[in-house]
Amino acid sequence: MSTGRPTPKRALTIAGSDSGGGAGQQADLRTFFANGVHGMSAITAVTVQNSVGVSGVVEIPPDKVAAQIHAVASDIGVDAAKTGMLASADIITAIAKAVDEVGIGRDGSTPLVVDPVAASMHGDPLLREEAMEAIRSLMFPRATLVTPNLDEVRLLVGIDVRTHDQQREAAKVLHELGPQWVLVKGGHMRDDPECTDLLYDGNTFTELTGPRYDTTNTHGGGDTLAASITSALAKGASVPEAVRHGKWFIGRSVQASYPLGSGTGPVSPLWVLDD
Ligand code: PXL
Repeated sequence: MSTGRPTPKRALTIAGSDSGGGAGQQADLRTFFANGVHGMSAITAVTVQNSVGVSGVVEIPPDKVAAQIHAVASDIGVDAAKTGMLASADIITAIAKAVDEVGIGRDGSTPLVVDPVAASMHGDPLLREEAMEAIRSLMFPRATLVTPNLDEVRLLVGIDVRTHDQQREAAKVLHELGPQWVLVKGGHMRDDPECTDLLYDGNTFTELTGPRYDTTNTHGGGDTLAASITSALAKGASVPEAVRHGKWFIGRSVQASYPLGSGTGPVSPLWVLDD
């Protein structure tokens, strides 16, 4: 009897490992799985981490990060990719070259979502300070979509967003850095009773508004959003369709978040297993 099933769409995460299983690679891979795509990983750094915070970081040699991308792209193939924790300018330089070589990014055929991760939710740095410039100059021009939160917007373009008008202004300035689409996430706008994310392609603003859920267990939320958008792109969705899917998926996953350890628990796509 022959068994098996057809190869699903294939998504690649280029990001760091979180030993606590809340964020990073671990969040990306389970989100890919929950969205029915085959997940692959190019690890940039190993973090020593639990629910309380990050107590150590080991960076992977840049040529080995690039080698992971080449290994999976040359054999398995990649339908969409995302980046998360990139750690250093040298790693970013190696990734930029590798994605160009394998056709990932806005001038290749494979969509690339760039989540410009700078710090963990506890404030632990996940990117060397001087490396934000490399994200701006090397990753943004290659991105199909960038997904900064408001802390990252401040680090990237120096705009302190507190209103929806400022969110639009920031989206314009970020778009000038070269990505095809910008999603300015509004989750950190604490005065807003709802959570409004703003999508911009250089022409049209689309506001995506959802409820603000009452939970402190939001570890891995940004990763889960970007990974679910990446999954939809891998399946052939347009960017606006993929972002709408991601917004729905992260809402369900925030509602299914759970406590873990003595610190911050993760958002969770385990709800896909509910009857
Ligand atoms: O959620 C952002 C993030 C990304 N990648 C890694 C992380 C975190 C947050 O803690 O640890 C490895």
